[in-house]
Amino acid sequence: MGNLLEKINQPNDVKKIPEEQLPNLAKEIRKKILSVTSKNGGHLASSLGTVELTIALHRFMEFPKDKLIWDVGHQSYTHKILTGRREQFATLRQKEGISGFPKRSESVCDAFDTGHSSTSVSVAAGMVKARELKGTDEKVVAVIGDGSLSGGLAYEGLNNIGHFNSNVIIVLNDNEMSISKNVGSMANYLGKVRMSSNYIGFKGNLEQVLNRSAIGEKLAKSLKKTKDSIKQMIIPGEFFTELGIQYFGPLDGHNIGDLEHALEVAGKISGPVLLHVVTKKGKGYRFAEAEPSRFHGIDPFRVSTGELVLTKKKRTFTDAFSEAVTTLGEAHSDVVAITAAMTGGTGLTKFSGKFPERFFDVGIAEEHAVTFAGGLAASGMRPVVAVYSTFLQRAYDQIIHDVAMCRLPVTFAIDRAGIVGNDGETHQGVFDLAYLSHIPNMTVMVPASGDELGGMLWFAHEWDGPTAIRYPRGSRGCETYKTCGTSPIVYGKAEVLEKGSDVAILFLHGR
Ligand SMILES: Cc1ncc(C[n+]2csc(CCOP(=O)(O)OP(=O)(O)O)c2C)c(N)n1
Repeated sequence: MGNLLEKINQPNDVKKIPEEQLPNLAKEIRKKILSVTSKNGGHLASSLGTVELTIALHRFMEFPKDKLIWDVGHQSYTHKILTGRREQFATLRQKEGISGFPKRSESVCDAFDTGHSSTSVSVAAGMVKARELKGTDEKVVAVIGDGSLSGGLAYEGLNNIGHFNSNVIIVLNDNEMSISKNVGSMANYLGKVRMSSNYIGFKGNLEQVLNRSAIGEKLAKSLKKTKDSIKQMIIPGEFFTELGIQYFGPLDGHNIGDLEHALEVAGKISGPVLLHVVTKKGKGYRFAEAEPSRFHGIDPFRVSTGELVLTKKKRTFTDAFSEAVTTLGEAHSDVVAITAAMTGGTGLTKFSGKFPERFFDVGIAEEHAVTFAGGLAASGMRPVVAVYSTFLQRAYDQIIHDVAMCRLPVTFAIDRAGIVGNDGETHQGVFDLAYLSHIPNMTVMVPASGDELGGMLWFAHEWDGPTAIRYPRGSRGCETYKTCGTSPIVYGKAEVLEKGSDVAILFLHGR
């Protein structure tokens, strides 16, 4: 133990590691991920959960010929380490360093740039069609988390790919978690599938399939013809089957041998296949296993205790929003709050605890969150949609069509507006002013302090039409924040910050 990773210097080197040593390789990879993220911060828990899955995928696939598409991409650290970036991995999320997400410009082994969720199946659909048109034969595999499966785009992709009948593997990485606990009917359905089966049962069935396929290609072909009998051997996943995608699972996502075999079988079946793989978020690091949400994306921490190196002292705009929206909710029973799977990040934990019946986590579904808010507002409620600037991008049409055109009183509380730092270009909140300020009926506000943020939230509650309050990550401007911020904001009224006689600098918030 201790030097297997040194043997992996370029893509496909992992195939040279003897099978019995793979669990030790997984340990070494985990140690490396832990060591780097504890210094640089990063998406620890998701990446720890996919170590074995990535090793199995890398033994099954050929890089860079084959195409592996990660959804969100925050779980791709092992992929980076196995594709010639072992040394560079120390520079993760640093200036001039490697990205925390897949980047085509960084490696030929990164098939597609990611950062936002639920895109992988659609990308895979595009890649298999391109393969057909070009007449090439590369494998295409998409890995999507159960959280990302709550996004509408994922279903658009499944709907499309299911009727292509092209060979493609979709790995559903089910850890029961989004950033926090995964929510929604699909999460419940996956829970039922997990409950109604056990890995051992599936493993036994898989062995039978493998033993038969090992006899030869002829028998492998007969697998296609005996779809129905295979169906009886595997645990049903009718939802996917009905979409035209053959379902296998659930499977232990930490057993490399089983994963590799399952991939081989899936690779022999004609048409789209979904492999349902169950993993543990944070696997192998006890603090992350115990608190996967806290270790989803984490600042530098001490490995021995799991505690942050720098504990947050200053109040942030998110804190100001958190208090102000809760106070607003106390004062007005028509206030409802909506998040798209970002309860903690957007500061809605307090509101959700106090008003569970007026709080909605809709999953990673920003488009739905906005239209859902439109429906609530049209029926007399005052919805506050708390969302990161970058993720609201995908709801542009819903903002126009389902809120602004109807002049509905929906408040967008837009966090992480502006430059956000280490997550890189996919996460910068630099487009919202451009995509919001030209929308008819929309009032855009930018608070200069936490107090003002609160005032704007109260103003928005009374305003006849949609409003957006955009504020940055961090605390600058929030030091003075003392109360929940009910100080009145007067539409269009200017505030003189500095008197002088030479130059006039005007900053407009609101229109
Ligand atoms: C459109 C969009 N909204 C929100 C996010 C923030 N986000 C990043 S990862 C994540 C949870 C993903 O859950 P899952 O796909 O199950 O992956 P896991 O982290 O559990 O492995 C969320 C909500 C995002 N990346 N993209």
